[in-house]
Amino acid sequence: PSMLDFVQQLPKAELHVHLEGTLEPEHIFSLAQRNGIELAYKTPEEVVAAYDFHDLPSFLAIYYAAMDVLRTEEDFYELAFHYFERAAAQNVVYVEPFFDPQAHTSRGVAFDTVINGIHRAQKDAAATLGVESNLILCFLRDLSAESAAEHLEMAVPHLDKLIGVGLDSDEKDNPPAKFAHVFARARDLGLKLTMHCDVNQKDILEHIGECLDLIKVDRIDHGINALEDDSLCTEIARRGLGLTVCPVSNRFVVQNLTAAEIRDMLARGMKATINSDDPAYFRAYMNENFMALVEEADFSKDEIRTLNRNAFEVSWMDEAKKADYL
Ligand code: ES4
Ligand code: ZN
Repeated sequence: PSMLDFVQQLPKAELHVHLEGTLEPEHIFSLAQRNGIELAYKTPEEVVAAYDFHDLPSFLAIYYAAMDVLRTEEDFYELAFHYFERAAAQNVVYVEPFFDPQAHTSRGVAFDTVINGIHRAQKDAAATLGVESNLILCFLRDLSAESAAEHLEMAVPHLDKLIGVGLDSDEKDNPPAKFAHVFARARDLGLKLTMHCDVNQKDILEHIGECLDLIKVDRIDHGINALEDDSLCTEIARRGLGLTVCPVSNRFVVQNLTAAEIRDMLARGMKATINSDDPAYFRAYMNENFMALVEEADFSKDEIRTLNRNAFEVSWMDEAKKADYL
């Protein structure tokens, strides 16, 4: 069988995907029509043609602008359910998706509208598609710590719908320490903690150090630059911390598939995993991320099996269920 068949048939887990980053151009059009919103583009193809990212800010500007079409609970339901359908088609059986509530409340969409729509899609996806999921609330690090704290309190009545909290958006001059209080409160509420340590950001080694020593994260999103510091690598390996690497996203944002770095992580005993990040924007879901590593860096079946097993291992899935996949 071909490598694509091998990748396709593997039951997979995805631990780093922003639901808003799964908003497909066709769906932007149908939502705009339903909600009476005028778009600057005439066709979905024109939308894709305007996807011109070369770094994090140029990506984020397009990502936030497109979200304006998401208004009602049904919109958020469809966003999440369409993603789960694509996941199921690629034999992704378990997902820990992120969502960005502040990107919606800032536009006048209620927190409850967002989380209730997503949660209903999660229940339906588990029942009808066999895709299980646990949701992670992401704070936008370029907004204030006060705003993050307010949104965490909005989430308290919905704690049963959340597994953890994360930190995303523009990392420049927004270190983990800015959110130490918010993350300490999240841990007290019983939530798992993860943070983006995006590739090649300013002060990135300090940010990774703060994640380990101050925030005491349960996982790191990206984390590629840890490889520049042996003591960070040793500590990440010793703690068994997962690193959610996103190869095709890295190719867009830092012009590097990070294939060599993923191999280096495995050689050092670090639990690297493969993920899609924003698959509608980077035009690559899970299979395409694995296949990019196969086609451009000759990744073997053994390497793919290890990366996929790592994802189940470092996931926050129920421990009894985890045993079925390890
Ligand atoms: C993101 Cl690629 C990336 N980096 C930081 N925050 C994000 N949110 C969605 N995609
Ligand atoms: Zn991300």
